[in-house]
Amino acid sequence: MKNLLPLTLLTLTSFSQAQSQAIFEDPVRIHADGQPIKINYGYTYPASIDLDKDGLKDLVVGEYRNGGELYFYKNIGAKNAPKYAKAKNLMVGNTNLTVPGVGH
Ligand SMILES: [Ca+2]
Repeated sequence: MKNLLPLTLLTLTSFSQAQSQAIFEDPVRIHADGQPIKINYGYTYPASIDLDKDGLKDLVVGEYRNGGELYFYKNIGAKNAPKYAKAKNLMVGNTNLTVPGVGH
C-alpha cells in the first residue's frame, strides 16, 4: 500500500496541469437531416466513430428511455465539415440494439 501513494499524487498533479492548459471552443448545436439533434430524456454521451467504415466519422448517440436505444447518424458531409443524416436505430438483425440495464 505504501507504494501506491506516490503514484496517485503524481497522477493528480498531472491531471491538474492538463486541466489548466485545456482550451474549449464555444458549444455548437449539432444538426441531423437539417434539424437539431434532440435526446428526449436522460444523459447521453455521443461517440464520434466511423461506424460504417467509409472514412467519415459518424455519430452514435444513446438514450436513456426506450430501453437505452442507440441511434446512428451517418456523416454524409466531409471529414472537416461533417453533415449528419437522419437518425437510424442501430439494429441487431430485426431488433433495436440497446444498452442492457438502461431505461425502463
Ligand atoms: Ca462513416
